[in-house]
Formats: sequence, structure tokens, C-alpha cells
Amino acid sequence: MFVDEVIIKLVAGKGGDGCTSFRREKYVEFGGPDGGNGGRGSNIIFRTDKSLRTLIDLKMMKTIKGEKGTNGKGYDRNGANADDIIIKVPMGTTITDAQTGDLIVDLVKEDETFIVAQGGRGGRGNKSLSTRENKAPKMSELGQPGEEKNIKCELKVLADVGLVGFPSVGKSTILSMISAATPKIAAYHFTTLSPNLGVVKTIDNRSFVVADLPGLIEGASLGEGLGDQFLKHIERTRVIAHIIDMSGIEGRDPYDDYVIINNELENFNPKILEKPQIIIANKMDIPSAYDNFEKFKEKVKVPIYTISAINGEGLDKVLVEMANMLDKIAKQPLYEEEKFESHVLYKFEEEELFTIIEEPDAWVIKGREIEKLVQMTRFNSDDAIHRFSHKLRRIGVDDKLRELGVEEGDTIRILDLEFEYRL
Ligand SMILES: Nc1nc2c(ncn2[C@@H]2O[C@H](COP(=O)(O)OP(=O)(O)OP(=O)(O)O)[C@@H](O)[C@H]2O)c(=O)[nH]1
Ligand SMILES: [Mg+2]
Repeated sequence: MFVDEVIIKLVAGKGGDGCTSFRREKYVEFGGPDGGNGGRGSNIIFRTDKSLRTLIDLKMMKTIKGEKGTNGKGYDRNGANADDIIIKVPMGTTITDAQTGDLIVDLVKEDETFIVAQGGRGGRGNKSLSTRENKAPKMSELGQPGEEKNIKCELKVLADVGLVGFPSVGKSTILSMISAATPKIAAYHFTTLSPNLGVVKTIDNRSFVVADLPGLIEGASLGEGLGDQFLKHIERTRVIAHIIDMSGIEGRDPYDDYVIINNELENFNPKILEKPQIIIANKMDIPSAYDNFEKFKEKVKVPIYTISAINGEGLDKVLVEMANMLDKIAKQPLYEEEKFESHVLYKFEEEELFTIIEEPDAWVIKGREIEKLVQMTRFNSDDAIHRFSHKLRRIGVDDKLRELGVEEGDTIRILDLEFEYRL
């Protein structure tokens, strides 16, 4: 089991601004308000795509930003909503808040969709803001900023391809060349003691997970060498990559190696041999490998891929073939079964309307609703300022401040906005 994970910042789109405008009619200096509302900013939506197996595409992204909604205009024209951004992830992706670790969503089913960061609401134009008391407001709201979040995406995966073979045939070297994994590589046997996994990407952009497994020797199925514990990992991979040291540099015959390993796999569990197997001849950079390869080909009449892991030669072709083999296998879920049973959706805690904090230089007011009000108010008209203070009063901020002992002239701060308290 291996966890593929990525941390990304999401900034959903800001809402478009509302518009302040008045109808112009013949002989009437000011008609009624006709400023339209701004459009919603882009939501950032995550959707599962069953053709994906890893999070490798997300690794390129540090920040995903949404577009701003269009501003409202005169003549009652509302701005358009920005297009949503859809991020595709494999089934089994868990999204948590990177700061708190709280679960946001577990995306398990096919085409499951979830809005992870909500686009800001469009600001209202003066037409929408007109009330019985103020039929022609000379103000409009700004668009609401989009939600901002740092999220962690995690995918628990089993390996698609297992690298199998005698010790020192170059399994770890291969993994180090085809993925970002950095397994230990050394000229002695049993260098790798537990499986290493890496995510690989083919030249035609398909990705899958490869496991570099500890070396096997004759009798492994009976507990020789590192024993049969690692054969268990092989049972869980979908394709077996059988790596053979074609140079014979350690004094063994490559064909014998091939037969011995297959015997061990069969002794452990005959079903393993039913899995598709790709045969890879490594260390082709060593001259003795050529003769051995000619002899080997005579005996093993299936396609054999020749590579030099140390030089990276032949690896692109091998990865494409592995991806082809995986595509042919009936798609099985790679994540753990129990994930299907239940998944909790993120629940917002009921939030306090606002909090007041006394700081040396100001009374600081915090709270989603109030902060939103500040972000969406354009403080450039008396109407807007009037509406703002009216709302503060209605939410109960004024009463609370007085109760706490605020005095005329004290500074009040909400986000970046500072103003003096007036009775
Ligand atoms: N000349 C040559 N040497 C290679 C090649 N690939 C690997 N080696 C060397 O073979 C030795 C063993 O490589 P590893 O990648 O550690 O082998 P392994 O199969 O992971 O071995 P275990 O973990 O012990 O099972 C190292 O000294 C490598 O540098 C190759 O293509 N050519
Ligand atoms: Mg190794």
C-alpha cells in the first residue's frame, strides 16, 4: 500500500461587481435604477475519472485559480457566471483541508463531483438593492471573493506492475529511472528489503504505479532468502515485469533465472502465472549480454524487451507496453474495498455570527457574514455606507460593542477596513 499525495492551493473565482446605473429617459433626468448584478466566479470542482490511476497530473499544479464573474452593466444587464474549473482525479481520491486535516470529501464513485472551493457570489446592482425606503440607491455591491483553501489530495494505491527477479538484476535501478522514487541501489544481494513504489508516466501520458520488490531466489516460496512475505505483494499487482540480468555477470545463466523465478511464483500461487507478464532483459550495455540474449530468445518464444536500466535505454518502450497491458486488463479498483462502504461529507460547523476581539489599537470584528459584507461593499457613496452601518446594527454588532464598553471615536477593524465608532 502506498499513498500518492499532492498539496494544492485553490482560489475560486471572485464574483463580478454589481453596477450602479440609472435609466435615461426622454425628459427625465434620472429614471429608475437599472444596474445589473455581477456574475458568480468560477467554482473549483473535483470530478472522478475512471481512466485516471494516479495524481501525477496534479503534481504540476501549485495553485488553481478561478476566473472572475462578469460585472453587471446598465440597462438591467446581469454579468455572466464564470465557467467552473473541473479537476479530474482518480476514483478513491480523498480531499482534506491541508491545515486542519479535516475531511472535505472522499471521491469514490464513477463521475462523482464535488465543489471544493465555491466561487464568490456576484455583487448586486443598484436595481436589486432598491428598497421601499431607498428606491434609487446610488450604490452597488462588489463581487464576493472566491473561497480560498489549501487542500491535500490523497490516493491509496496498490501497484499496477510489480518488478520481479533475482537480487541485483536491476529492479531498483529501473524504478529510480522511470519514477521520482529513490530506492537504494547497490551491488550486493537483498538491497531492497521492502517494496518501493513509484508513479510513472509514459511518453503518451498514461500513468500507473510500479512496485520494486525485493529479490527472489530459489526456494523463496518455501521461505528462502527474504521468504514468501514479498510474494504476497506480487499477488496484488496486475502485471508482472520479470527482470532478467542478461549479462550473466554473476555467473548464473539468464534462462535458468527465468525458469527458477517462474517456478517460485507458481509454487507460491499458480494464479500468479496467469497474470500478464512482460519479460525485460536488463544490463544490455554489458557485452556478454548479446550472446546470452540470442540463446535466450531461442528458448523463450515471447516478446522480450531489451534495456539498459543504468543508461535508461529501452525504458520508454517498456512503459508503453506496460500501459497497453494494463489497458487490456479489466479495470479493477485499485483502492481498498472498504472505501466503498461509507464516506462522510464535510460538515460545516455552525459558526458564530461574529466575534469581537479587543486589540491595543482597535476593536477587531471577525465572522464570515460580516467579512463578506465588508468585501462586497463599495465604500464610495453615502447610500453604501448607510446600508453597511444599518446591517452592522441589524446583525447586533452595535449593541454588543456598546455592551463591551466601546466609546465614541474608538477604532473598529474588520479585515482591512478601519473606521471610527460613532454613536
Ligand atoms: N551495467 C549495468 N549495471 C546495472 C544495470 N542496472 C543495474 N545495474 C547494477 O546492478 C546492481 C544492482 O542493482 P539494483 O537496482 O540494486 O538491483 P535490484 O534488483 O534492486 O537488487 P535487490 O534489491 O538486491 O533485489 C547495481 O550495482 C546497479 O548499478 C544496467 O543496466 N547495467
Ligand atoms: Mg532493489
